[in-house]
Amino acid sequence: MHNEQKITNMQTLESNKKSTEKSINPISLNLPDFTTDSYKDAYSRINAIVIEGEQEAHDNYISIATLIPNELEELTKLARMEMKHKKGFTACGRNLGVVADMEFAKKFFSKLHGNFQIALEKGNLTTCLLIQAILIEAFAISAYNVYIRVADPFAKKITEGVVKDEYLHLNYGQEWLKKNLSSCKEELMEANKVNLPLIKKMLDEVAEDASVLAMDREELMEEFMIAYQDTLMEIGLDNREIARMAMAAIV
Ligand code: PL3
Ligand code: FE2
Ligand code: FE2
Repeated sequence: MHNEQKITNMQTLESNKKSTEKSINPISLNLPDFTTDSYKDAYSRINAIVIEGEQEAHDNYISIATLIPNELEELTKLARMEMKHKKGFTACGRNLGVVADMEFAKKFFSKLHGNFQIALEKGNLTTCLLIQAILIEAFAISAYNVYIRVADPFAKKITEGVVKDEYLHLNYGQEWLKKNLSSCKEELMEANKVNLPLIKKMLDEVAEDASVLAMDREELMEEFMIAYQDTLMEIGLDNREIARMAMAAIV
């Protein structure tokens, strides 16, 4: 735990003692102070990243449907969930009195967004699925799982609902790639080599703001690796192939 945070928590404890002896909630003692300027400043970027991420996820599933027309109905369902997520996280920002820095968030996603668009134009479905349904979803799952532990009660409830959906999205990509593994393995490996380092960079970029929200970088990486490796295993890759793919994150 960071020193500032410890101090804040001690202060909270002190003021709780003074104001109401009976209403000290032990769970809240580990939570950051959601009302400080530094919390709100970091939240303005993180919240924007999440809102932009959900919007792009929506757009990406709609785009993917153009490459698998017979899956239009299923993919439209996933896309709709993403819009609901976007609404939920927008409410989280509003609830804290934070204005999301959307310009920052657009830049944050631009490289990955560009790679998705190129793959889409070329009709490289495997690459599109890896970027959206595996890498971005695993990134979202890691972030949301860590955030749930330190979120304000309003955001916690919303994020718990969202993360359940994200597992469905990850599962969608997983099942398609599993079914088509023999024909898509090479493209999967190549797309991973290009795009996993981008995810790692994004994680590094967000780490400082995340730490202000009491989200730990190592924990984020750990959660990401669990979701990512689990999925690759379910797809049907062996240990050596998974290790090779994960190693692309070390650049
Ligand atoms: C897919 O459905 C959505 C993709 C969103 C990607 C989000 C990545 C977020 C990283 C920063 C940590 C966020 C914590 C949550 C704060 C509301
Ligand atoms: Fe989502
Ligand atoms: Fe999703």
